[in-house]
Amino acid sequence: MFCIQCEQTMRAPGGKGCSFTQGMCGKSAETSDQQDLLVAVLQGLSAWALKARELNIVDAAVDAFVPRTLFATLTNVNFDTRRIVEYTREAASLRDGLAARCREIDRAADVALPQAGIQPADDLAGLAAQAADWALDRDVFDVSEEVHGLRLLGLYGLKGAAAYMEHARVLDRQDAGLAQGFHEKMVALADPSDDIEALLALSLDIGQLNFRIMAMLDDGETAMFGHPAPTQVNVNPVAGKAILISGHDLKDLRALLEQTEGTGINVYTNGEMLPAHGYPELKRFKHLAGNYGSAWQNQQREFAAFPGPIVMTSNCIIDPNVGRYSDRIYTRSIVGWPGVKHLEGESFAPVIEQALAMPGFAETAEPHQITVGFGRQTLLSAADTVIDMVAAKQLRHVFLVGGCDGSRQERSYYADFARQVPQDCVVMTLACGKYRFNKHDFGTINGLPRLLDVGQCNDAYSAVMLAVTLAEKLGCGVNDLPLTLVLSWFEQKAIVILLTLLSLGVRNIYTGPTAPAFLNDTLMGVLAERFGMREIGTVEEDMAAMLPA
Ligand code: SF4
Ligand code: SF3
Repeated sequence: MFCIQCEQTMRAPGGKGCSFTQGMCGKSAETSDQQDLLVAVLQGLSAWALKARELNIVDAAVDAFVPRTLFATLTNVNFDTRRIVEYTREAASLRDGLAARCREIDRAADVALPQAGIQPADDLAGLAAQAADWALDRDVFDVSEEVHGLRLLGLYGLKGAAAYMEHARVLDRQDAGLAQGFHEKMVALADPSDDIEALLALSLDIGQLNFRIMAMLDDGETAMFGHPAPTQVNVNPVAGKAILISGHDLKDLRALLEQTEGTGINVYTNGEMLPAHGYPELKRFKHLAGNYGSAWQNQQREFAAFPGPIVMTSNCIIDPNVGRYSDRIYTRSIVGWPGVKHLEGESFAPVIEQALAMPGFAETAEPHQITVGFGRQTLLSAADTVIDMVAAKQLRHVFLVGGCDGSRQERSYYADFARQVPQDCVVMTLACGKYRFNKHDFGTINGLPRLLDVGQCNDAYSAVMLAVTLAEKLGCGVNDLPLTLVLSWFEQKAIVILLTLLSLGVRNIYTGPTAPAFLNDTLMGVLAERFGMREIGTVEEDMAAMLPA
């Protein structure tokens, strides 16, 4: 086993990645190794998808399958070896089918990539032996640490992009051109360069690709659910039967709301599902009762106390046996945990049945309202107001405090930072890192809330569009705006968002709480030199550096 893709790996001995029988996240060596094999077989499938395009064959099922199942290899998504092996076998079968179609047109059609020749073994022992050939630490021995780190930066970034591609596909958004770009990156990473400049360029290309994917996802979400608008959300429970839904998949939430309407069950959002309350097509359901809990690392305590079943639509799931709720948590889509019920198809009947059989919340707590829903349209319509406020010196600076949460102590930086932002400045939030401070009352400046939640991690797109619009209106560059990005990374979605921002020319981004283990000091130095990227220090020092005197 060798996995170094998330922040938790830093705690592994030597900080050299999770490399024993189990990762820090609970992923077994067996699952981890099978995920490496799956990635390799998917790279072979991508190579054939590109060859097929040369012969005018574009297979939408293949284009969907590659990012979808790559998503299963992200941190805290799928811990079930059996499911990973199924994906590997299906990938090989899709590849062989595509190869056969290509050879009907051109008998000599072939691809050179060794990964394209992997025939999954019949049993786990054979698969384990094959996986050893594709372990990600192998090339440590014949390339420099920098080259290896940049290859991993590209791969982990592409994994993040895969997740957004799948989120978009769920909303009926697929694009053959973007899929081609995706396959090209898969193949480039399967046979990677050992040139630092070429690898950096590849990472930025992945960032650019992801920007287009996030635009497609934004289009899918807003077309299906309308534009988010500022909305009050109760973060305390109300009496009655209850279902909790977590993850990023708004379509699953709508299906659950439709199926629970009139049953007396209240539906609560958790984690990255919180921004759902801002969408017109979701908030119209009266039994979308509120938001429960905080970020993923508190799941075992919060889910244990929830008096109803729980649905995990995407990342991040952690061991449900610890809090003893494995009999009432359900996985969807690419999520998996061994022994946990997995729901395919459109029906949430087993979840609803279980919710009706459970006690639900006995009492209604005093409501505590927070505001969400500062999506792209709302932000853009506020652009002129923001410009006027800046000109009138009522608004000094905007801080985008975005990214993932995690359990490291140093993450209190982000909450401390947000609380210490001066009264004439605004904080925009994105993703699950905000739970450490989003229940705090930040007040308003001239009616403009000082805490603006833009949404899920993928809604970084809305924040970028606001920055670009403000820069255009002011006739300056994005880097000249009174705006600072303070990002926290944990998993691969955050990595690709960082790559996207760098590819768009955004400079001087602060990142933390610690540098990814695959980026050594030399590489962090390169990113600092090229992009002005810097690591967080103390709140006081950073704030002083960010705010011009
Ligand atoms: Fe370790 Fe993170 Fe990989 Fe889990 S996902 S095995 S914690 S590096
Ligand atoms: Fe959080 Fe997992 Fe990354 Fe979508 S839900 S941001 S950590």
